[in-house]
Amino acid sequence: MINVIGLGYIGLPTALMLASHGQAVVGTDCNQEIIDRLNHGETTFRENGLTDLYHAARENGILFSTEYQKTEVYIVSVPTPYDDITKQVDPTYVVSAVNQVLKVASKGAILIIESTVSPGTIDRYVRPLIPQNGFSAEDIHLVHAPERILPGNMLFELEHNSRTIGADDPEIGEYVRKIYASFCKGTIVLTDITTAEMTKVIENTYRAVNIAFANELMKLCRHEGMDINEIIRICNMHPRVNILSPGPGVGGHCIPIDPWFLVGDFGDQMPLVSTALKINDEMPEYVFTRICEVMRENKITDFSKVGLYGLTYKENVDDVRQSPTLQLLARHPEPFAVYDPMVQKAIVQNQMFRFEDFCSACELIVVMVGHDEIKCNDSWQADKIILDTRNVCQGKNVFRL
Ligand code: SAJ
Repeated sequence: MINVIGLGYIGLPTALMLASHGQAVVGTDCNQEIIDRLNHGETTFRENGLTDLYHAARENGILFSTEYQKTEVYIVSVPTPYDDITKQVDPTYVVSAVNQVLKVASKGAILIIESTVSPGTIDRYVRPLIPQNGFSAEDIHLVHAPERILPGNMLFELEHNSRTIGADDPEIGEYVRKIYASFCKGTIVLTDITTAEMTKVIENTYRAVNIAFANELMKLCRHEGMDINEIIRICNMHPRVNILSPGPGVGGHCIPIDPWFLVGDFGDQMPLVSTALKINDEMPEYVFTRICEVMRENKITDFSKVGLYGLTYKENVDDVRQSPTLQLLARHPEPFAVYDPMVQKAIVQNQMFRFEDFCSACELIVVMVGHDEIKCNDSWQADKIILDTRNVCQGKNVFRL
């Protein structure tokens, strides 16, 4: 039996995937509301294919509970925020989950940490908990198996991505590899725990730096009157160049945070990454400057005639954590109209819930997120000025970053 601890964006799909592929699974979360919803037949966030997977897992007997279970295998998938002040990883949730596991676990249990952590965190914060809970070091088998799935395409990626498993003991690594291989068709690489920690953080840091590069190029091209999107399109035809897309900022719970797990611990050795984070963090402010320029050019003086389309951190997800739109609104509480088809609960002022109402309220629409709703339909564009931060709209009335 596997006890998956933490049923959020990663833990829930992983638990469902394991259960629907024949593993006996109990999902545990400290949030009673999440457990109640899952027990009453409801998934807790929107993701392609999640509902079908949930039903398949239910048919195979998955259980949900706020209680930690006595099992052979634990997968800990709780959030790891960074401390706003020290900019270092905050392992509180991982430590608390592991302590609770160790209260119920028996000798020989396998404890897999899936949560992203900074290199060295498992040795520094998790390993000492084993003797503190009355076990000897070899009684509990520690493993780090960071996830790599992309929100919006999670279920496909759970099945097809390659994975990394870091274990102290290669035999335990092999045992865990077989568990993940029950659903994962990708290559599963076995390594040690610190290497696994480092690879995960570097992967997301690489993406953050690449996005910062695109954002910096975009600002230069704006200044010099060049078309950045056309330039990137052509550069990317080179077989060894793959520049990502400029955008209104970097959100979510991974790309803006994980690089801090390096910069927070090794800042003086990471000037490139530190600069990249700063460039990405400044993007919502840059968008605000562009909004003011486009308003001036089009003689729009009233911010309530300006609409921000999109509240989520990226397209076709319902996750608003660290979203560029929320970052912009936090710094500029002007009375913008706001709309997002994926967010049906009011979380900001002047939020609207029907696209038609939003369109009729606005003269200028700022596309902050390229949801399919607008990508696949341009009928709404006709009489609008558009500032497109995502390069999804075409036409004479479209301004770009
Ligand atoms: N973004 C850009 N330009 C781009 C790509 C992304 O501005 O070209 C922005 C997005 O709009 C968004 C942010 O960056 O605001 C992050 O989005 P994302 O799609 O790059 O990444 P996440 O956070 O959804 O998922 C990442 C993935 N990591 C990598 O691709 C290396 C995913 O595979 C990880 O599993 C996930 O982080 C995680 O959980 O760590």
